[in-house]
Amino acid sequence: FLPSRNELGLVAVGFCGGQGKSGVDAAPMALIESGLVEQLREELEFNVHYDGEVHQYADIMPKEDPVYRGMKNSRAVSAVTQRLSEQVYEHARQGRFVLTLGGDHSIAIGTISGTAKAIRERTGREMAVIWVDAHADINTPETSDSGNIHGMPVAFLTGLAKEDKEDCFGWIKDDHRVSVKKLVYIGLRDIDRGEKKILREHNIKAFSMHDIDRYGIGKVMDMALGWIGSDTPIHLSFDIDSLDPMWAPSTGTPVRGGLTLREGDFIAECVHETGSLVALDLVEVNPSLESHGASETVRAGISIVRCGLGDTLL
Ligand code: B3U
Ligand code: MN
Ligand code: MN
Repeated sequence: FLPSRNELGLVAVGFCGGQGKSGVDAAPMALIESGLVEQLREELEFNVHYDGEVHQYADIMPKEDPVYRGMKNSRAVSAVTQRLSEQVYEHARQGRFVLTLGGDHSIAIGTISGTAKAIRERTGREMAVIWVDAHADINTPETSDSGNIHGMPVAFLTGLAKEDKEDCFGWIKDDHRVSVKKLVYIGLRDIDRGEKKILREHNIKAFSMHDIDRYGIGKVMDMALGWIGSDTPIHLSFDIDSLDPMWAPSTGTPVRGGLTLREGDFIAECVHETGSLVALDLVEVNPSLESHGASETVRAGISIVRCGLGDTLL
């Protein structure tokens, strides 16, 4: 199931409709302007398949998008993630590693559904997801207080939230979904009451900051990867707000008491070392917030990506 060595599909997604703050749509350009693509090509020696665009998907934006089941911008998020799912699927189907630069975390509905489907078709295997985040992003439309869909992607991807309407995530079918049994969280520290209930009821594996303090990041990664088991394809979805605001201040919902940059890099390195990583998302970098820290946040994001792609210290 492994992606062909050094073939990488890059998708840049300038989308912010999963939450209320503008600016997160500018992250892919900031990351690319900081030299990410050259680094992937020249230093990490990837053959990068990139269409040269930061996708805004203006052509598929609905004219009207009223709140539905409490969700804000549901048609826009549904349309964008459906399109993105096809783009990611196409890269993964051709055996490429898929790197997606967001955008807010709602875009993971597109990325993970795309890789899950391609990996299933190519190998017959079920993919695992490692979700690195301060938040669990597993609200259903009913448990969400904010109505922001970037707090719901995991619910839609696991089938905990479903909707029949084609233009409101009804396009998500079984072959796009992942099992709650193959989901692991790292870095959690800000979880809604309804989310806690979901995590408990479904016995979802989660390593909070408390666990990282108790066991250390090394042991936590052993346990996280042990839960998934070897020989399982892994999609790593990395929310930059998992890092402490000291390292990544420019993000929509910073939460203190987070990972150090080195711990974030270590997580990405460990997942790379398994040899089973098939895709990586980097989301929620917002260069327009705390703008004095924007370049630091972008640098942190680049560091995470490089580590996930096998950049070694020695
Ligand atoms: N759980 C809250 C807050 C939140 C989720 N993801 C982020 N913030 N970045 C919600 O809105 O669902
Ligand atoms: Mn998130
Ligand atoms: Mn988050």
